[in-house]
Amino acid sequence: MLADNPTSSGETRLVAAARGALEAAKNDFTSKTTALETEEKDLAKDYGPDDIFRALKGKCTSTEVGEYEYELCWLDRTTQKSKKGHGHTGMGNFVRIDREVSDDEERPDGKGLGKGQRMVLRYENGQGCWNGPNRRTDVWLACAEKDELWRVSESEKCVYRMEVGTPAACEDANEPGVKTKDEL
Ligand code: MAN
Repeated sequence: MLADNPTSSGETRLVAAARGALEAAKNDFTSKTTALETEEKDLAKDYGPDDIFRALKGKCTSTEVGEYEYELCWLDRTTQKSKKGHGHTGMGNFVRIDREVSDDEERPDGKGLGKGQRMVLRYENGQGCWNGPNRRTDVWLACAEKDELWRVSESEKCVYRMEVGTPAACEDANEPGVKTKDEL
């Protein structure tokens, strides 16, 4: 029989190996628990009617307005990026999907909200506004053939409004991109 000689720390090699295996299992447990929590949070998140926004997860769309580039990352965050290299400003993190009635005039190019009930994605708790509240963004959606950030405005200081076209807002939620009959 082989002798199980003590290591320099006084522990036998078999005990040291068992301790190593325990540590590895603990680390594995921790990372799996974290992964489980991430999945649970994701399942609890509102991805809209028929989960239409799941396909847009991880995608972003942007546009340039004046000295800034504005970016919308679907169900994630909105950002204001200085073109002069003054860094990025968080304009809010996604919290929920609401519905509101839009009363905008139709635009000849179709790139507008028009009239009727629209989905509004709320992004809140962005970077603090000097002497004011945290920045937030209301992202208004209208049906369009492709994802496009049409325009961005600052309706009041540090409260932003994005108007966005996306197939995800077309009425036939089961087949994004397919317009309903009365829209054709
Ligand atoms: C920056 C930008 C503006 C905002 C002001 C508020 O300049 O984020 O959009 O109105 O800060 O101080």
